Amino acid sequence: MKKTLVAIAIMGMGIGAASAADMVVKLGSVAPLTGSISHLGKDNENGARLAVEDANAKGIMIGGKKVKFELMGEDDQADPRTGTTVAQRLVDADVKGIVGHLNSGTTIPASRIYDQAGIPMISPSATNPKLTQQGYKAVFRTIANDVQQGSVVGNFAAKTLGGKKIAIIDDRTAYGQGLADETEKAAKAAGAQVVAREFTTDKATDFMAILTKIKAANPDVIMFGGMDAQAGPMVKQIKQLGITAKYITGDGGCSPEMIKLAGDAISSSVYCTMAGIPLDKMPGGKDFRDRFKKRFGADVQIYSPYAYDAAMAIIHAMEKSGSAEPSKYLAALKSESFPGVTGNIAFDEKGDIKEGAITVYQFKDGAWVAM
Ligand code: ABU
Repeated sequence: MKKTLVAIAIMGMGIGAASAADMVVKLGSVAPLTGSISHLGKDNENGARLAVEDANAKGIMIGGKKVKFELMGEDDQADPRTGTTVAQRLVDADVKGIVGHLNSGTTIPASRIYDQAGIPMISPSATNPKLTQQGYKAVFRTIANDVQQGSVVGNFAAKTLGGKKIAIIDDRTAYGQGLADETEKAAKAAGAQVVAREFTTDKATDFMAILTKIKAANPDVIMFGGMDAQAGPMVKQIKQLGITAKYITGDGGCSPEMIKLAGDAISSSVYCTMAGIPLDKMPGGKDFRDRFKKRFGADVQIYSPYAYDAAMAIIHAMEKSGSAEPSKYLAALKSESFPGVTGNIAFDEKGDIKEGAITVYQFKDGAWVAM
């Protein structure tokens, strides 16, 4: 008698769960959630989470079944080896799509694992051009790449900032070094001379030795390829050494955190670029900023709107194809075209975002201001 009652109770619970959602679809989000750029990693994960929550609130139907999306957030620590370990963990957990990784240095090696498993991945932030040059069929990004960005940085440094002598520093990551290389090419093509080329790491906080060498080369502009965790302290040390050169960094340093880290050493001589358009000018930017703040109690750092669009691109493709199976929804993802938060989301044949844009910002009155 007792056994029968328990069985009925369990059956009842099962029916209730089925009416709420007929199918659970797991998506993965991967970014550094610990370490010096965990603020950016959390920003990415929250962007993807907001998309999943919006889709669940809307009640998405896939192939006639009501779907509940679940986001599995993983921490790759911005480390390439850890990146491949967590990529395999997500594949083993049977996720149906990936938003990530954040860093080019983790995204590129992890993309091989997703490719072998046939799982589409969309990075909201990895800008190294190699990511989409590997010939993988299911690798995408919702942000412009560093061929575009390096060209803008190099030209801006040489022409707009009047840099005849440019010093370049990078953090030896796939992103930092790649962007620095593209910047060097563009600056030289624009007639500038590269008077110093130095490097550091993505863990360093002391740049005095390389900045002292750079000071001796007397550059007009210093360009740094790397993340805000280094760019901020570097600006402080540039001021401490009395260097008066203008300073420009790429999207990895174009954050509110960079301003905080640089403290009162930051001035209107400091610039950054973003591989997209300003949040206020994005079609869904203002609404996204307000909803993000309300939901997470935090301001958008850099890439969360791109992570939102990446997750939505996967969800739309599943809806359109009527399947959450990667082999079935991939074709719909490739031919995607929908109005995202950041702009129209459509990919070229390699998986790069079409219509990618670069914006230059200057530090003014306590914030980054688009030029
Ligand atoms: N795009 C800058 C930060 C991420 C990366 O490409 O490594």
